[in-house]
Amino acid sequence: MSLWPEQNALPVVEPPLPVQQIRQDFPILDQMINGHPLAYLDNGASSQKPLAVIEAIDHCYRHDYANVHRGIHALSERSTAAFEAARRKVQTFINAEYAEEIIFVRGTTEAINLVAQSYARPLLQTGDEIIITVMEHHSNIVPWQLVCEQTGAQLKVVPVNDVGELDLDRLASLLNGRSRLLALTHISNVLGTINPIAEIITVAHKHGIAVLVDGAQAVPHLALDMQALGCDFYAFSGHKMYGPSGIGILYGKRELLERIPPYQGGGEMIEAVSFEKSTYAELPHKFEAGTPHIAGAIGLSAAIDYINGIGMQFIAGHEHELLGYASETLAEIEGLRIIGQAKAKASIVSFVLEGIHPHDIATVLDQQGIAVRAGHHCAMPLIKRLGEVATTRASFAMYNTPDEIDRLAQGIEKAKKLLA
Ligand code: C6P
Repeated sequence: MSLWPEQNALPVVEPPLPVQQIRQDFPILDQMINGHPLAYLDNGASSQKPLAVIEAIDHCYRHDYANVHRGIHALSERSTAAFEAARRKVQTFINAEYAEEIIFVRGTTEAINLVAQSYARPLLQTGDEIIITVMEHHSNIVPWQLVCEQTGAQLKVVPVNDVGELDLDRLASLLNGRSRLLALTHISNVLGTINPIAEIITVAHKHGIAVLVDGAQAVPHLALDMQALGCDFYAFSGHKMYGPSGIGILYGKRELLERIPPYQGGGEMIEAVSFEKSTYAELPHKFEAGTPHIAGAIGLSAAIDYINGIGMQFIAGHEHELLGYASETLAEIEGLRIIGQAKAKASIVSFVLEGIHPHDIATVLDQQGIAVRAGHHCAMPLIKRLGEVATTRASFAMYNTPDEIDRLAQGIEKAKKLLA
């Protein structure tokens, strides 16, 4: 019998979202592309920004902008207050215990590199093991390869089955006395699979192994609770959750962050500097060398307010309906195969069409105003495991509609006629 409970991560469907009203909050959606209304279905790559976020950034630069934590003047005090309020907003959003556990970084990629270099590198010795999974984005593969090269540690990889779910029994059997860290994605950016990370973290912790979760694709779709999850590190990007690009978060348990050395050296991360020896600032500043992305943090805070104003459970319910509708509608297209059929899925649908390259499909869709992504989605080992060279991917957000999915299906039929 499996060690693992039946996956049941699908959200409860709530009353419908006022999608047309929501769309009005996103000015970019109201435009023609190649003579057609834009259908933006590339939210897995980056989501669009509501006016509230655009205005928060505009307000920051017009009225409150100065460097943070440095000046004694009024503008710097206002800027610092807004920046630190943004940190507390993120803390509440993911239910972290302390604001000091929220580190502002550039995005998921930087957060993972920070953990690889500051947590893993000093710990690792020849023969130690880092465990990742086949379904990782390159951001959660390459930093571990680098640190393995630097230390003589080895990478162990958890396989996936043909529907795109992790082999959880294999994962459990990979955990052993040499394992130092398990790093895995919460939601696959290619397959949409929602991994049962709460159960996985519990099992890893029974073996005394720390867990890093790549939450890049989860944070716009699921309510998060760091204290309930108990994960050691959680990484995500602002730009996929309706916030600005160039800002992201590393959540880390306070006792771990306190223990590990800084990632980068520079201004603001120090307590005192001399040529003999420098000492480091307290958390979170120890990990925030240099001038941070101040307006980005403020924009991210506005994005969180926007999401909270709508309610994550309503967003998740709407996206779940879109996923169901898209899966049914696309499955009816002859020659189309959906890649990724996990029981627990977020609103991401990857597919291939017999005899047509995914890039060509995306190009024909673009001619009809429909934005999707095609390629390996920065997950080359996964694409190879699935026996593909690339997929076309539609990924949905709170502002997408069933009508856009109908247009996607019509666009694919058109691509078939033109390209087959
Ligand atoms: N995936 C996609 O189209 P950054 O670039 O640091 O904000 O996020 C990297 C990243 C890490 N993990 C996962 C699971 C991701 O999906 C991404 C970004 C985008 O799928 C761009 S490649």
